[in-house]
Amino acid sequence: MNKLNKKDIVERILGKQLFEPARFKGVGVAPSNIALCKYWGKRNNDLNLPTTGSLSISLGERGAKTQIQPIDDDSDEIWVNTEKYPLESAFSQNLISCLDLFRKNQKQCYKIETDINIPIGAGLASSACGFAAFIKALDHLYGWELEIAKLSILARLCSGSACRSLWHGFVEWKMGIEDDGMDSHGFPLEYRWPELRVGLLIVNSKQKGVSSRVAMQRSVESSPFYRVWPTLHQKDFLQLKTAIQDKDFLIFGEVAESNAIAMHALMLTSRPPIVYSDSETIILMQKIWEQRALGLPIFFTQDAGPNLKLLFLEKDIEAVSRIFPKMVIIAPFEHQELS
Ligand code: 2P0
Repeated sequence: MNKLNKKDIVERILGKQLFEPARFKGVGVAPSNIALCKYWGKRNNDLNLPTTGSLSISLGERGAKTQIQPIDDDSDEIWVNTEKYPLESAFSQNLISCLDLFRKNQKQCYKIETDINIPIGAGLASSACGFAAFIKALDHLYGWELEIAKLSILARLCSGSACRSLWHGFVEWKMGIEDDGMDSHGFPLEYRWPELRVGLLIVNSKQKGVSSRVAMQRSVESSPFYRVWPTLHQKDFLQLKTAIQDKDFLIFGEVAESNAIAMHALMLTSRPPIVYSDSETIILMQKIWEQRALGLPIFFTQDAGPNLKLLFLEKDIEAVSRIFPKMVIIAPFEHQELS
């Protein structure tokens, strides 16, 4: 059997749906998400099918709003936060490859305007919310009215972690076992934890040197520890889900932090090694561990960048803010419904 590519999956989902715009402009909104149990490694690089499941929390009001409209021009236009973005930038290139899957015909160009209220490319999941909002905007433009699991699959084709940004709250991305990945998409978890807070500690908002796509592939191919990742991950995943269910914050924080450190250990042991932390990142980690030893229940998670995301509870906002005055505090369960 020939290997399926992204276009095959798009055709499978959209069938013979018309690519005639249902309106002048499509609009989509999606929250950013942060993985508590990480996605790191693929079983199918083209379709972004992961080697493990993952579990995330969406960031409430933080995310992307994307608008898309067909234009009568011979190149696409990409705008981010009201500035025209160079088409050669990594962000634009990724967006254009995704758009290529859905063009009405190869000549049709589009204007895409995205407003993102988190720093782009700094490991704060700006691509996840950007792609999820983009897929929702396309669905709106063409009037497909696809069910949300299908939108999640289409978002995954653009970028794996985007498939979790279709929902608020806790979201599980099931790895699935099918070759076509039709069973690999996000599922919202019913548990709510309104007291939970995420604190963004921005060390550096510069674009990262190695993309997470390249970094995870290098970990799979060269870290001698990658083979234990699926087993460790499964254990973390189950513990984390139980901790969420029981609202056991100490287990929740410990498992999320340890899962992030294990993911970075895979990168550190890759050849050549990948290090996303700055010296400031390590200083912050030590500060967090010191405070925890003194009795403050505070944990962190880290993605493909030097910034840390703190995990703590509403009751400790004052104490945590005193130690990290520049932190941006997010209440993941306080948000308007997605439109
Ligand atoms: C995650 N990250 O679970 C992990 C943790 C970063 C660290 O998913 O190649 O941009 O587009 O599927 O989704 C970032 O990688 O990678 C990511 P592709 P993606 O959030």
